[in-house]
Amino acid sequence: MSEWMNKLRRLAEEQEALITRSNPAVPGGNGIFSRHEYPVITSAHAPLYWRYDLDPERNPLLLERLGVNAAFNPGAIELDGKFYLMVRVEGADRKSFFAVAESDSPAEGFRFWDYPVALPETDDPDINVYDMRLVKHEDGYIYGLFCTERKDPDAPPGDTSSAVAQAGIVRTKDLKSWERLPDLKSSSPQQRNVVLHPEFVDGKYAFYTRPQDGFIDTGGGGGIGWGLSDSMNPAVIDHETIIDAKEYHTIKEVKNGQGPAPIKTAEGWLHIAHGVRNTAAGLRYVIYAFMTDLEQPERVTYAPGGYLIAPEGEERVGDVSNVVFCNGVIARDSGEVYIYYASSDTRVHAASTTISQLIDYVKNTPADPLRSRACVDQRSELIARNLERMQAPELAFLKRSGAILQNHN
Ligand code: M1P
Repeated sequence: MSEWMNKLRRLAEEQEALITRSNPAVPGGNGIFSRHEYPVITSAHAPLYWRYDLDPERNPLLLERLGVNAAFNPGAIELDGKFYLMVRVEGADRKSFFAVAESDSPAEGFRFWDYPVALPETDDPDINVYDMRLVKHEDGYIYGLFCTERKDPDAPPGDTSSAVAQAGIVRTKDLKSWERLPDLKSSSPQQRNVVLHPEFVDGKYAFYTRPQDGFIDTGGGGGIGWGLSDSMNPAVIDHETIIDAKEYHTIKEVKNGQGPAPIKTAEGWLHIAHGVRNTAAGLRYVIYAFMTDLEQPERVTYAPGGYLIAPEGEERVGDVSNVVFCNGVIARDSGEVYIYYASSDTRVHAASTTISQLIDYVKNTPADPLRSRACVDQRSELIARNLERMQAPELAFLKRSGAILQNHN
């Protein structure tokens, strides 16, 4: 066999081993969710025929022609027992595009479809598209809401970075043929992280938004917003209210955004979102959760303090380090929940949990009391209750220091 063929065979075998490796949940953890051992999608999952010219005449050295830099921030949906990720694939040229990866299993075996999505454009073509939220709406369509980015027409000459982000909208019934609808219209100069609520509210389409003044800085905007539209074609929000504001000295001090569409449960809508704070090392993105009222999805009923998932280990390193971001979740009829989150704008991971665990988490994790001393009081209350419980002989194996501070005796 030729060296060329050997090389190709080796590449194919390596990729097959990557795609077919089993990916169990890692035991242990905090009881709220389990991380799965390996990323479920990486840039190396991109088919070889997306990247190499496989004609030995045209590519005698078998060099990669169209590299893939990253695969992250997927939307997610389960259809007829199969699992689909709408992955944000980023080429070596920095442009993102969407591609469907499919598996029979929720946390392993994802394989990209032969072609990426040929997303229809509007009259004002998108320069970059990313972070699609897939929503099965009660009107019968599957909607994909994504960020569409174009150069800021008002950028001064020489400013080649300023951009305008808005919410693009497509719909489909099969993830294969897509109808492009007009971009969402709202009064905010920029929008990112816009998500369609899966049900009508007061007979209207309901959206979670993230109004912001600048492309990166939310400025006077920020927070998770809420607005209604009579139609999806076009979708127009006349009035936005902030339902989950950013707040000083919290995990969402700089900005936050709705993740996937919320999950309907008997106790309310379960939301997964991201919060951003600033550090000397740059922005840190974590994932948090909250619940809203079943009848009024814009009314927050439970808001546990702190984060649900923060980047750890290799998750902390990548193109945009110290980031975890989630815009895809699958809640199964069985009650299992798979949270697909990306780390550092580079790769996709899965964390598994259940509806009951998440409901318990959002209802019983205390809210952020917003001051150090109040946090100590909150924790000490837990300690005091536990120390009393630990008098029971069956808990004798739990060791304690025995040293008591004066004000906690
Ligand atoms: O780089 C981290 C994330 O930054 C943006 O999120 P946000 O709009 O909240 O700042 C998005 O571009 C997202 O894709 C990216 O992961």
